[in-house]
Amino acid sequence: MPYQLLRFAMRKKYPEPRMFRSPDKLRDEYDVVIIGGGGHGLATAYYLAKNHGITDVAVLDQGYIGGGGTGRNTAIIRSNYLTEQGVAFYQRSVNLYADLSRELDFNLFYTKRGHYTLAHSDASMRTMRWRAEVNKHVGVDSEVVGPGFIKKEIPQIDLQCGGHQPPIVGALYHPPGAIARHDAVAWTYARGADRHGVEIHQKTKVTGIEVRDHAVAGVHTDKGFVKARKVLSAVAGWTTHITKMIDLHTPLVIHPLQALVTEPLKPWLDAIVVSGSLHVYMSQSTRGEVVGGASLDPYELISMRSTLDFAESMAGYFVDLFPCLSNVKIMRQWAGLCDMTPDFSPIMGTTPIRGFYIDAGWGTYGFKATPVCGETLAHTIAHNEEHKLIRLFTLARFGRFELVGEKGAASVGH
Ligand code: PYC
Repeated sequence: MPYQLLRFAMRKKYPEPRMFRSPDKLRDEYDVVIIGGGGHGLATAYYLAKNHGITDVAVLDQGYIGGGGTGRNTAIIRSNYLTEQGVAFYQRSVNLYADLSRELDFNLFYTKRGHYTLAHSDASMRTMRWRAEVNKHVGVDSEVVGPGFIKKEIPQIDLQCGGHQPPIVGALYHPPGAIARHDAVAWTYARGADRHGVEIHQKTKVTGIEVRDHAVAGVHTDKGFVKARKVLSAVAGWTTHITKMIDLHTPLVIHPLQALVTEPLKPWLDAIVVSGSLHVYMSQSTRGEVVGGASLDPYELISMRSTLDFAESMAGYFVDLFPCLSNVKIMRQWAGLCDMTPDFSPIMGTTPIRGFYIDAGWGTYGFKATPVCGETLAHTIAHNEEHKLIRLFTLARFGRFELVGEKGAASVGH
């Protein structure tokens, strides 16, 4: 590291704030405590302040902001889901994302690319047609296209998949599909919340939750007890650690999901391309890297290790689809945690414990939902009643067997 930079970083008198303040101490009490400084927690803090005037809020993170799922996903934004509720919910997120750089005065590198979900069989074409019809019904731009259209728009693609898979017979084409810089999403919501007076406490671990008479009374942390009558858990893959503290049962199971990037290349791939049969989803970032991932690791585990097995199989899928990548180097790989629900829809809103709210079950859909999560959870916390876009996503739905099946809209193999 250059000496100048090191000297700058170590200087105690460096004038904060930069993106957001780092308060020295937790106060004894807040109106709302948010556990988890990822995109969802920070967006909720921002909209609590902006839309509801609730600024006495602390966001606590055991590590650093955006260090969990927010910084580990492949940054795809889309709303081409399978159920009416899912489509409407994710479309609100797409709309909020499209204007977020302007609203928060920070370049999120949001770029609309068009999203192709490839089909390799008649059965998967049927699902694509179904999704296209539901999307159109809700006013979302999606259509089924044939191999000729795909080849014209993505000339480098091998429609025969190197002969290792059935050929591509069509796709669900979703023009609003986009990508954005994921770290920037966390930073900008942090800055936005901070400017409204929200406190962000990194390296602050929640060790217990105080519940009295079925209502939240506060949280225990490694820096002491904090009183709060409203607490949101927005910790994705760590949710079961938090819910265990209050004996709250959810159907969540946690699986690792790996991803990688190649060395940077000149721009050549405009679209976002997904193939469930080939187990691959990929896009080219604004930095030129090809970003991609495959299936969930097939075992329940809370671990963020990446494996050689993944890099090898992923490289094979990349080359089957795009032979032009055969000499391109993989630069980095990593893993994140996916909190999976049985119906692939999230768990959001109130819980049997008064004042305890949950934001979980994101599985592989968390990043794209960041703005709408913030907006709807802020409403829910402010009014102690679910926002209309998330009414069907409550924890209580599992007890009533009212599932919202979104597995058919997954890009990730399971
Ligand atoms: O749902 O678009 C998606 C996705 C891509 C990678 C993980 N999830």
